[in-house]
Amino acid sequence: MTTISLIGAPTDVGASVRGAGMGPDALRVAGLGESLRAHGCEVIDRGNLAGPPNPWQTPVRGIRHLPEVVAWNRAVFDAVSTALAMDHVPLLMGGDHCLAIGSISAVARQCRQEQKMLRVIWLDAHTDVNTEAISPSGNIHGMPVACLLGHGPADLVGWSGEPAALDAGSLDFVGIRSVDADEKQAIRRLGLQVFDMRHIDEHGMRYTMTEVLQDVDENTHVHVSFDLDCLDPMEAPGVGTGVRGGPTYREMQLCMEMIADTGRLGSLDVVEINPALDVRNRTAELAVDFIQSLFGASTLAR
Ligand code: EXY
Ligand code: MN
Ligand code: MN
Ligand code: MN
Repeated sequence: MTTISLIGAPTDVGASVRGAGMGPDALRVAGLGESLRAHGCEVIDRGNLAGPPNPWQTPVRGIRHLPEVVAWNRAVFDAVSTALAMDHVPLLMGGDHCLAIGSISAVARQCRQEQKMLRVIWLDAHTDVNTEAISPSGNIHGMPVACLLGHGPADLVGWSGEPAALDAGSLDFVGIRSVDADEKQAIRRLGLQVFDMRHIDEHGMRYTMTEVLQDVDENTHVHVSFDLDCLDPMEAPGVGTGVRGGPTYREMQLCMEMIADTGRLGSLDVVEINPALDVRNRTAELAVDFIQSLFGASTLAR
């Protein structure tokens, strides 16, 4: 039986809008633990991590709240490492997307120790590959991919034990439709694989996910980094940086079900839910729906 460790990281230190710090409780209120238990998983809620408050300051040398982001990610790194060492599936409840630095660094370190291949699927409207040199905002939730690829402030790079937690080939983006001008150049330079909304429009979610998952085998650890702003804001209004034109509910369900079918899901981030902007907790409830599918609850299963 799969054992899932729920890890709450209630902070918005990396975001441009306040409110994502309430994400963990929104997911609990939406019944995340109960729904996964009903599907046959063992679920242990580890409660919320502690970290510094959001000082709400302007960027310093191109970056906002670096010490606070480092502190929160340290806590996430340790909690995810502990869960993985127990052979649990860590489910990080953010919090904003800067927390993927700690989460994925821990996963990358564990994969190297176990000689597993790591494949990260980044579900997002944004590519989050800015650095402090090119970011238009200084917000670190727009930078986690760059940090994981070894490009970012020294304090946020190298946690996996290697200069870069990830190489470009082990990461696929799905759902992208908002990329900053300099970010586009970075994507080309780094050789990143981006399945943007145009690709999904032209080829469909089924073909897209077939491409994403083609080299997943029994020795692969799949990590999903699920930013709720990947969805269309009509479906998921509770996000700070919504961009119209995302995948539909059914397309996202298919995406999750196809990942579940691999049987290789090993860890998950659920980030950027902003209850302050939501309508009756709809976005957290939607997230719970999709997370169930990711753990195998398709219509005719069980
Ligand atoms: N690309 C913009 C920036 O870097 O400021 C917006 C980033 C939003 C990031 C959201 C969480 O995915
Ligand atoms: Mn993101
Ligand atoms: Mn995003
Ligand atoms: Mn690829």
